[in-house]
Amino acid sequence: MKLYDLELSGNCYKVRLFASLIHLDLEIIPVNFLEGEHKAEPLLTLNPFGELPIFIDGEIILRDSQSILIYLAGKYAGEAWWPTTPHLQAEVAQWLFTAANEIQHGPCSARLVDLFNYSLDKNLALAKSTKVLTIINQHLEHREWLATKRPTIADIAVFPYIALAHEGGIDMSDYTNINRWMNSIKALDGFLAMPGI
Ligand SMILES: N[C@@H](CCC(=O)N[C@@H](CS)C(=O)NCC(=O)O)C(=O)O
Repeated sequence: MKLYDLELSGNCYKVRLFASLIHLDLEIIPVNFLEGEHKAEPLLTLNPFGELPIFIDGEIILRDSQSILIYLAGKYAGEAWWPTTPHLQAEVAQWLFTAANEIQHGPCSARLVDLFNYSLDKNLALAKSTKVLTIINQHLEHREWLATKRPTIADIAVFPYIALAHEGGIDMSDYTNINRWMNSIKALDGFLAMPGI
């Protein structure tokens, strides 16, 4: 299994983190992001969107960190991380889509501006961050994990850009339930860190 990877990318980190948690070996292929290697062949054929991560398992080629988590959980980790019961699966899925939408356009975008000089609207990203972080903090008031009574790929998809939010100038100190939840993730057997986390 190969992962075309950028070490500082939270989306790539999701995949590295989950593989580590389920004790799966990944061949990490670092991509020269600054040189635009992901925007040129052969990577552009693997992902025409010109983005990382890109994941390959034999004949299977996947882009998008959420879809890679679904694949790895379903194929290599069984029921626990990606339940098959329709209701529970939908509970997990709604957080995967939150990671791809509200988190990507909130804390992830704020970090892209501060760390990588992306020309995105920082104030809009901060406003979106406040909204999603407040909702998640309330959601975790009486819950240990986001979707079910145990960690799932919902937690893994949402975690990276919240744990990296400080790099986008976001003060996390008031989000006490989120901080407790992040500590629970960091305490999981097989947890893997990245720069900034
Ligand atoms: N929905 C995708 C988003 C992937 C994404 O935005 N990747 C960034 C790196 S974190 C990227 O490759 N951006 C391309 C660019 O900015 O040129 C996912 O979750 O994997």
